[in-house]
Amino acid sequence: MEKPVLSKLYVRNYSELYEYLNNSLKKIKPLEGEDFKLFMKKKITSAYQVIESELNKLLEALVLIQNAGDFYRELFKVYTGSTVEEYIVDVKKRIKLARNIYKWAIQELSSLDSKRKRKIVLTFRAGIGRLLSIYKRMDKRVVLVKEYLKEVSKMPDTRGDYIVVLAGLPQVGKSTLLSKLTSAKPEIGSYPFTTKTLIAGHLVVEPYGRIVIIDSPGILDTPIEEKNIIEYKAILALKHLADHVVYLFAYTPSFYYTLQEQLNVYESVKRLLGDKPITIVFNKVDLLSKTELEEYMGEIESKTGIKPIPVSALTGYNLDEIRQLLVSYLKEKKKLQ
Ligand SMILES: Nc1nc2c(ncn2[C@@H]2O[C@H](COP(=O)(O)OP(=O)(O)OP(=O)(O)O)[C@@H](O)[C@H]2O)c(=O)[nH]1
Ligand SMILES: [Mg+2]
Repeated sequence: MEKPVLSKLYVRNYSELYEYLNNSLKKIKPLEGEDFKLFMKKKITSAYQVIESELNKLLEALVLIQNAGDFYRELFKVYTGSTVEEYIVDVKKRIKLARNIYKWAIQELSSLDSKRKRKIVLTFRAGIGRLLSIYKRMDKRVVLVKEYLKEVSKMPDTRGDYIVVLAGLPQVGKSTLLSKLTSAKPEIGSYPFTTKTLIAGHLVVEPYGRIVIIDSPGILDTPIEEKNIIEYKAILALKHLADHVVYLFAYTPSFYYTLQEQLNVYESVKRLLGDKPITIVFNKVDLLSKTELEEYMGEIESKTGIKPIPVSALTGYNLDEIRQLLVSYLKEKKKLQ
């Protein structure tokens, strides 16, 4: 998945378009002795061109989103509540409608006597009003597209040869781990949802290529219909970007979340992944006694069937093991290609 060019796109909402249109129309001055009707036709033509070009820009952006891959398409749905296809159909309809209104306005103006200035002005205003209302009626939708594009512009470049997503509940140490495995500098904090979007770091392994490690927001043990947009980014990264997931557990009796909650989220992550490999890491072992560690690791292993790798992202304990494991997966992938 490539970070699409759509991160550079800009679309105007209704009030921005209104202001832009007003400024463009102000610049159109009548020529010496120009027929008033002709002048107003020129103005309405210009207004139509501005609105049509704005609608086309929006359409182009939507088509880019449509072709940007499953991650961006599904993220669009999370932000707007509709598919990008539904938006495309709607904008195409509005482009057609704008053309018809413009044609109507020109015909009306043509049929008027040049001397009936007031009538000409009223017809011009009716035309502009109808053209603008096409845009105004979809303003809520455009605002959502703008929010989506803003979010996309913050997304990291995740192109690489092997994509690893760090997942788990909030506060298990995902960002700390990323900061230790790569040169990325994610925000690390002692409150849940410190990470609100995807953050990428890289491990370059010559001559095999680039491992991209994506730090994701925490996922809670809640039903899918209660997920917020922040959690969705993690879910979509797991679903559409990951070649491999490193699932982190962390636990002390005073931790925010129980082991059972972490096991429940693990199960839902596994379902999202299908056949993709998953590595379980038990983090923050520096906080535990040997007996505690054995007890918790034993419970995880018995419930998941996978032996966790004990680490401390904070002290760096056992991080080499994770690094080497990821490198071996990259090598394996390259061998198979
Ligand atoms: N003792 C100890 N603390 C750790 C370790 N790893 C992370 N922490 C601390 O745990 C807290 C959360 O760490 P983060 O790396 O921000 O956790 P996260 O999983 O990214 O959290 P969210 O972004 O909220 O999902 C921070 O205060 C870290 O310093 C560890 O191995 N040992
Ligand atoms: Mg984080």
